[in-house]
Amino acid sequence: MSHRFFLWPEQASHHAGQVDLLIGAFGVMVWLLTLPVFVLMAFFAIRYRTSRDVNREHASSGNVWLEVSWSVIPFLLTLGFFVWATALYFNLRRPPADATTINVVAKQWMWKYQHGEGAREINDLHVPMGRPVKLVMISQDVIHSLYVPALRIKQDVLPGRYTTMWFTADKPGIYPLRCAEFCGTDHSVMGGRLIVMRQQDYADWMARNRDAGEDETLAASGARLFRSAGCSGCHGAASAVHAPPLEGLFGGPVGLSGGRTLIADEQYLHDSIMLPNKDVAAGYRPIMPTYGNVLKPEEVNALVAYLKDIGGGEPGTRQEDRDE
Ligand code: HEC
Ligand SMILES: [Cu+2]
Repeated sequence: MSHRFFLWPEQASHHAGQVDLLIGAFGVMVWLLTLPVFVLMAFFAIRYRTSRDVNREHASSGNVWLEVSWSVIPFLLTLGFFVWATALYFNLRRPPADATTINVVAKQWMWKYQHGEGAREINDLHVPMGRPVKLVMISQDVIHSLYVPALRIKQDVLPGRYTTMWFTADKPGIYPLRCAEFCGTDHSVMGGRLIVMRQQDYADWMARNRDAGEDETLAASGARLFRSAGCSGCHGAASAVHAPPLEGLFGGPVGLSGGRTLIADEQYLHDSIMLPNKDVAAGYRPIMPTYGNVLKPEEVNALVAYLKDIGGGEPGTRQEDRDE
């Protein structure tokens, strides 16, 4: 199937098949709605052209049923596609609770990855087969876009804001991965490979990368940074500064000064570190220094991984949110 038609990239996930089915069916519908119109137009233009001696009496001046049906049928068809596509889109937006998180940092002109289990890599991304993977992505400079054709997923990667996308690859192999947003001189070479490995091979690969000295999980390097960057000086239990405790923060509601409440997700943790004056926790003075020019995106990711580790579980993936 995959190599027969070169415009149709290989399918490396169940989801890829679903996207192809949607696009294929949509294409068929568009043909079914368009083709008769043009065929009849050509037919009538030829049959009733001025020089033709044909019977022009009893020209129809209207047919209610015909007009109603050619309005209602396409409407219902497109509505059906709307529901179908939206369901697929929502599914793509909501990673399962047990998804493995991999952080992605884009910069001119490379992709950097941080696995929760500790390994780091550039451009080539190794993932386990059959396990849901959630990518949490941010850019260090301009807008990029991560595109994996074999998975039929693409998502813009923005400076200062996390975007996510998730997938479960179900076929081992090596697939191209590209930047799909023009981002400067070397945009065309900003890419790498998605390497889908059987779970045992992935575990071995992870162990080899640990042997290479990266034996620390991302959360553990975050915990180290939490002390070395001075966070614990204010947020530690023994601190004399009036600063909020961060245990259990992630995933739950936070009250802000001014009375607003929001959910402490990854973006909130990121902004609390990079732009502490944007949302100030209720009952505290805005004395936290800005780390915007101090910490690299990878370091913020590590801190966020640590704060998630000591937090209360992913927002939006709790059981009550997913019952439907
Ligand atoms: C000078 C003391 C100080 C330092 C150093 C400090 N913070 Fe804070 N932090 C605060 C205070 C005070 C608040 C509450 C006011 C606010 O939201 O800005 C806060 C708020 C936060 C919040 C939001 C908490 C909530 O309940 O909403 C997070 C997350 C956070 N800090 C993380 C960090 C991290 C990570 C570091 C180290 C990179 C750090 N802080 C360094 C004092 C500090
Ligand atoms: Cu790019």
